[in-house]
Amino acid sequence: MKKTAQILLVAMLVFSAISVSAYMPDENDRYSITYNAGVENAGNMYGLAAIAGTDENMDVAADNALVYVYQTTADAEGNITFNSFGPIGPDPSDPDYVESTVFIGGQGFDTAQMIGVLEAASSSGDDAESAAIRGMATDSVSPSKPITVTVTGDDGVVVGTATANDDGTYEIYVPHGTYSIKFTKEGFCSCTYRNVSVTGDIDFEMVDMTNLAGDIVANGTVNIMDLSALLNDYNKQIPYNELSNPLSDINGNGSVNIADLSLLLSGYNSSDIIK
Ligand SMILES: [Ca+2]
Ligand SMILES: [Ca+2]
Repeated sequence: MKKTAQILLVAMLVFSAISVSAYMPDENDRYSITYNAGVENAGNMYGLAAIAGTDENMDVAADNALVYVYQTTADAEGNITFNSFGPIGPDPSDPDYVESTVFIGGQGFDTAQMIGVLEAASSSGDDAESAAIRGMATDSVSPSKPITVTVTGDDGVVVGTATANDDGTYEIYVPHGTYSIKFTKEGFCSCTYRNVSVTGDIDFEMVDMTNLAGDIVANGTVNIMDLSALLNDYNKQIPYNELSNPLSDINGNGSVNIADLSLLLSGYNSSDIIK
């Protein structure tokens, strides 16, 4: 998430000439935004990212930042409308929190464009319609590499995403509803919990992805293709020999050797898990 935020902030600087609007929440702490991308982009798909926890210098407070992602389709006039989304966390009463910056990306844009700032909600954190999903996601294989948590509604729309902190903890604020919560990590099979009902703050037990390592050729299963890719890089090191697939270094120690092979074989035949 931190990397994503940095990329988006670079995009923001590139497009700093664009006029930026401030968007206020409605009485339910939700936001609506319309942006015109031109009639030539009617029917195209667009994504909105709101980075919560940016400070007054528009820098991302790394400990505090969350990225929310939504998507929609431009209408016949090219209007891209995101209706009644949010609320946006983290808790606006947090002294490190100022507001969220909003970017739109999609067809016709070379990169994401900053289009506005979401003002902090006036009510602070006690919104009866939103709740926190908290927990811990980790693995013992390469704990320093990030695990991403994505929350998706029944309609397939992503309502929240976050990257677990170094200690594995994560926190995502979503409207009340029923969601799928998916844990992903490069080089690993994924783990998805379906039909999770959120009617108040919930704590997830620790999600341990240790036994899902080895999906080097990302297709949701650890099989002969992954083994072949690893053997192709066997005995190579970073940066002395360029790896054909950097994910071959499963444990992230800079070389591809028996330790990585052992990890792959211990997870052999694993697949994406759906619970
Ligand atoms: Ca695979
Ligand atoms: Ca290694």
